[in-house]
Amino acid sequence: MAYSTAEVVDTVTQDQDFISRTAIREIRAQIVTLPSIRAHRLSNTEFSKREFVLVRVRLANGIEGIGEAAVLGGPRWAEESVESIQAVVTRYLSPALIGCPAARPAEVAARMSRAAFRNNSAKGAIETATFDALARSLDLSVTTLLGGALRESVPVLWALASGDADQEVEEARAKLATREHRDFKIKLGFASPEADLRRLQKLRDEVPEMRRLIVDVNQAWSEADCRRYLPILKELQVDLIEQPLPGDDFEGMARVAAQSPIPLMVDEAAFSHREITRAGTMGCGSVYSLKLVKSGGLMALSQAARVAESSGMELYGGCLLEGSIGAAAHLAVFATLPRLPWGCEHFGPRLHVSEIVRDPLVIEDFHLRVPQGPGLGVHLDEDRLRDALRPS
Ligand code: MUC
Ligand code: MG
Repeated sequence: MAYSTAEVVDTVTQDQDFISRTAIREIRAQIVTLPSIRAHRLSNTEFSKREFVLVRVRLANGIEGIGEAAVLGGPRWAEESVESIQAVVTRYLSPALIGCPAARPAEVAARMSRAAFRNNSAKGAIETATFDALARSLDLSVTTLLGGALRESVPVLWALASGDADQEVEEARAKLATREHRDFKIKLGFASPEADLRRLQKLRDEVPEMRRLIVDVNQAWSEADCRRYLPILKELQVDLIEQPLPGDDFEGMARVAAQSPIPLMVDEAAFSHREITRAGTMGCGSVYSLKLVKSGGLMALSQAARVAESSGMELYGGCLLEGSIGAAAHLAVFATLPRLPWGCEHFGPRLHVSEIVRDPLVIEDFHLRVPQGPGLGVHLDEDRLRDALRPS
């Protein structure tokens, strides 16, 4: 049965029978390991396989929803690890949610914030799975529950992060040739700034078709580095600089942004809505990277977009290298945003040698297609999942 958004609201708020059939019965958290196609380097970590937690939420009506809790290189990009996520979901969040109706998303979020401080990746995956199960119960997409789609696809960039300039030139050319990606994010900060700039120069010289260029320093530079190297980044026609300074250095970011000829993007500095407001109003950057692992839920991610914009920042669809499940969750929100001028970076599904879904996301003509429902629009492949589960 198909419903309009107005009917959904009516149904989930008034039909007591429906509400009780969406009571959460079981939450499972499984650690999944997928090898990457190549090493991926950041200023403070490096990995050649990706681990994440698959969260499965089963409702009283028997319908199951899925969500992905991402981490990067262990508890390194942020404080959560797959082991901590599994423990927090099992020991704290699940007991707080059993019996809570998925049809009451605000109550689901409130119970989670009472049960655990931060732990945003864990909470984001549970909320995703709960929305997926609720939307499937209504034969609707998660996007519809979040307000409805304003777009069917989102421009998507590719990240060059091996640190080997020849390999990166080949990779960029291949992405352009298949018309998957024409915008690129170059990870900096794991080599000296001089070596990073040589890499960038080579890419600009040898792949002139590259369109937009974003560099992500992942907090590795000092304010003095920024003063020294930003003019060179400008000469290399870099369009955006992501989080050059440590996340807690709001004053430094604001000073650099005030002098920078290139816009700065706020990433690790701002997780909570208060941090986003502070970063925006202090002028730490003019673009904000939206991430489920920072917001801790689909509703909070959608609110983060409003908060960032009202604090003076444009929006960029960030990721933590999620596979198709996590990317679909982000896209469910991104599809509803009135403005997303910087597109998104959900290249994660292509960074792994395999997937655990039957219907991997589609990239064509430099855009990532928003999957269609019901739910998130992606379905588990139980055989592939079995092969990818970390032995317990
Ligand atoms: C980050 O800091 O943006 C997202 C893409 C990527 O290459 O690294 C991640 C984390
Ligand atoms: Mg970043």
